[in-house]
Amino acid sequence: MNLNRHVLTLDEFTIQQLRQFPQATGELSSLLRDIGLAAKRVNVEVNKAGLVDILGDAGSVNVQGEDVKKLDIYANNQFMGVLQHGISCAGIASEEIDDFIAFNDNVSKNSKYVCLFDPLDGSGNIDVNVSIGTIFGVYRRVSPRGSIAVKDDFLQKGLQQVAAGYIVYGSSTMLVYGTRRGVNGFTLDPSIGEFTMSHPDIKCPPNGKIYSVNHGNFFRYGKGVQKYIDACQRKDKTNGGPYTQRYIGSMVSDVHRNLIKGGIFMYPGTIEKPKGKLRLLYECNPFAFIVEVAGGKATNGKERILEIQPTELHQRTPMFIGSRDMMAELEGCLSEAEN
Ligand code: AHM
Ligand code: MG
Repeated sequence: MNLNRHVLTLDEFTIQQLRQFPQATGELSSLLRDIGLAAKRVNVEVNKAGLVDILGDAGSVNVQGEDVKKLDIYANNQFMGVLQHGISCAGIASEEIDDFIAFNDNVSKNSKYVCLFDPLDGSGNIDVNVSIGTIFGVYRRVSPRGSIAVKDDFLQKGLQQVAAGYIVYGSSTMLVYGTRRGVNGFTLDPSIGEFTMSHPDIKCPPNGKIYSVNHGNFFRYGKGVQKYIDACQRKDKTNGGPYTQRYIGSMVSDVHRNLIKGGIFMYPGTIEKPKGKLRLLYECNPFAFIVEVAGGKATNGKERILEIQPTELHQRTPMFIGSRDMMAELEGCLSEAEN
């Protein structure tokens, strides 16, 4: 039998990384393995979402006894469950839950990390079979080990993340995660049920031709954002264009595509909602971490996303993220409009 395997699974990769740091405890690898397991379970249910209309009415229940339509709650419970039963996580905060949850057993109280996540981002797209995703950020707790996690463990600047990642449930399912050492992507191989290294050492191209924004809100954006969108539309061969507008309405897919191909994603504030829609802790910080490690940039239009001191678990922020040179041009438009 030919056992000449070159492709690492997610677990093999995290263990390989661990072996380079003999002093490491393996808790982060264990946490990432837990997240990979929850992702596989969610993937199975997301893949069946289209069968709801065939197999039963909207109120039908799945094997876990849950309402099939409430996939975001199912996803939340899967991620929370694996982290609670693992050995690395002292508590979680989730876009689906009002307050943080500190796990109150001895193993959890002695654990090193807390995890914040959006269990199923873009879940409004499930009904129409569009890609959706999970987003997560991992922080070293600031409260002492041995005690129960506290709110300050969760209200840390994004800069403090030790790892962040996302899962895209798309035409194939991918898990991408980054630490300060780099960003790597793993595609789920359904034949063996394992995430398998497919995108090693992802770098965000410094420039691109894709801009992603909800054009329907154009007249509600500030002058600087309008100026930049206008500049994107006017690009031609002489100045790096023409540009393409791509907006799925599923941030995980939009930012994933731009990370790989080069591009910019924007969710600005509007007249009615100056802070925009996206959540700093569950959506913006993890992506800002990943994209910056990969060489890109992320700001709220004024300051670096990763340097914002959070004051509330569910706080929102405008978000601009993507390729370095495109972000520089955007920042130019924003500051010109202010002066
Ligand atoms: P959700 O967390 O309720 O799913 O909303 C977040 C999603 C993002 O994935 C996406 O970029 C955005 O909402 C789209 O919003 P809009 O339809 O306002 O453009
Ligand atoms: Mg969301």
